Amino acid sequence: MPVEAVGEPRCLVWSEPLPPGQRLVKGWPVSHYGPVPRFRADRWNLQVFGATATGEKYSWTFEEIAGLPATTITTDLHCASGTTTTGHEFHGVPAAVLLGLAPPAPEVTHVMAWAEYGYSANLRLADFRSDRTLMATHHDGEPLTVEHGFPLRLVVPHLYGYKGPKWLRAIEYMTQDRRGFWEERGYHNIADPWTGKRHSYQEDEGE
Ligand SMILES: Nc1nc2c(c(=O)[nH]1)N[C@H]1C(S)=C(S)[C@@H](COP(=O)(O)O)O[C@H]1N2
Ligand SMILES: [Mo]
Repeated sequence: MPVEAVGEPRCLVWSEPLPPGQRLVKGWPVSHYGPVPRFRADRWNLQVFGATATGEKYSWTFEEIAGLPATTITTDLHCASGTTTTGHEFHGVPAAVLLGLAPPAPEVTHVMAWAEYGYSANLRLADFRSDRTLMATHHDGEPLTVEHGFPLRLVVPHLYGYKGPKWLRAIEYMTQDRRGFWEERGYHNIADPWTGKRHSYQEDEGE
């Protein structure tokens, strides 16, 4: 009697360490503040403004964004409310590509990532430039669903989820830091999940 092939055992228990205070949840729940915007290709653009090296503003249509060099990363997502979802494969344009096409002035230290309806997240330039930060168009090989940020979502794998606006519309280059949407509402300015610091009262001087 032939032995049946059983294949690789599937891992049901997450064995990698999670950031402090995080718990693993299955699937990919949707969470955000406010309504889900409707995408209209004829009105949509992605802008770069603020302290650009040339003083110019930049703008791309979605078609142009989709034609830029792209990469694929796999990452977990850590929401500051304590949930972690794992194994997300995001595909899209590295933030570093945008920085190459629209160079920031030498004084730029931070960026503000802007989404539809005024949601925003501030990032240190180094966090934005990080080689795994990308503007995702696809998740697990499919275009993003509208609830998860279609057509474009910023993914900053090494920071809490609130640093990654869904429905991304603009990047503002800043020569000093300014707090974004959740950062103004009591969340930590840096948002490194491995420190476990979620709240602004846990910020050290200069953070
Ligand atoms: N535009 C926008 N982007 C957003 C948010 C939001 O409220 N609005 N919430 C953030 C937070 S706190 C998290 S944890 C993730 C959740 O992403 P998901 O719904 O795809 O899991 O989106 C982030 N991006
Ligand atoms: Mo979150």
